[in-house]
Amino acid sequence: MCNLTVLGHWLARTGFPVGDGLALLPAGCDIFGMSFSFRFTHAITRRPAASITRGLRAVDTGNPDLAVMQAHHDAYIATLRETGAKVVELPALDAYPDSVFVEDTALCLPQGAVIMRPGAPSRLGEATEMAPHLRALYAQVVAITSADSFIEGGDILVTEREILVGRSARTNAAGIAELARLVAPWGHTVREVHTPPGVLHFKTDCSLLDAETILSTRRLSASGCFHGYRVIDIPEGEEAAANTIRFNDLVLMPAGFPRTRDTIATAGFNLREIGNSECAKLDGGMSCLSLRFTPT
Ligand code: CIR
Repeated sequence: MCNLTVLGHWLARTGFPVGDGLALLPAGCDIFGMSFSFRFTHAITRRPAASITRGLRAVDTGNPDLAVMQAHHDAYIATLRETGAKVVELPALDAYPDSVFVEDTALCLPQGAVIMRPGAPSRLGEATEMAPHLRALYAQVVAITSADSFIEGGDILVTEREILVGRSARTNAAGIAELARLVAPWGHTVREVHTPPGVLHFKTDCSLLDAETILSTRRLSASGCFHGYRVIDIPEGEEAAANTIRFNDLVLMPAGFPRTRDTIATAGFNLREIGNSECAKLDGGMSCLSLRFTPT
């Protein structure tokens, strides 16, 4: 566990308002260079399966091309490795067309992992498939188990001070409440927010760029859910670029959004553009393709 996390938990246990305390730090402050919300040692990915052509999508814009998706996936993994990540590449799971989108199966925190309960019935089994891989790396792995609870990782944004969870068609209030109960002993606070109507996941529309900075569509930030953070707006018309990931010193973003690229670069972040045309046909982006964490 990183020094910052230890410090945060010690402060939390003594009753110090940790969230407010961290908010006093300058924007982008990464004390000890060890922020747990964007500095990680590991990632887990899963190869896209041939069944990807049966993947879920809100609007049918044609089937993804497996070879092109694989090439993009290879570039994504190579870039994660460039940041210093140890990447665990899991084999394709043909029984689960959407299984390349591993983010939805778990939430990884410094203290342990939480196995999700996806709201898409065809994806429930993906979480079960992920559990043993996390148990191999983490001392503590717990799970969302209530039959009433639904929650997918794409609806969860972990910042340095809190865990924001967007209610959506895939994540319900029971799932959010169960997650809050599971992570409270680890010193984490969950805040329920809302995913804009018609948007698949909360993080479809936003990403964490550093400890205090969030990249967001205006339709999401207009709800006021990022009050107290520094918000960088996605340029009008490039909403599909909002789902990026910050992994160590790099921001990985989908290729083809020049105004967003320039906005992020001007704000001082090092970035890499990764092809995402095929995942986008299934409403997937940068965050969906990995679990990012530092195991205990
Ligand atoms: C789905 O609808 O579940 C997949 N086709 C896309 C999942 C994207 N996951 C994510 O944003 N975390």
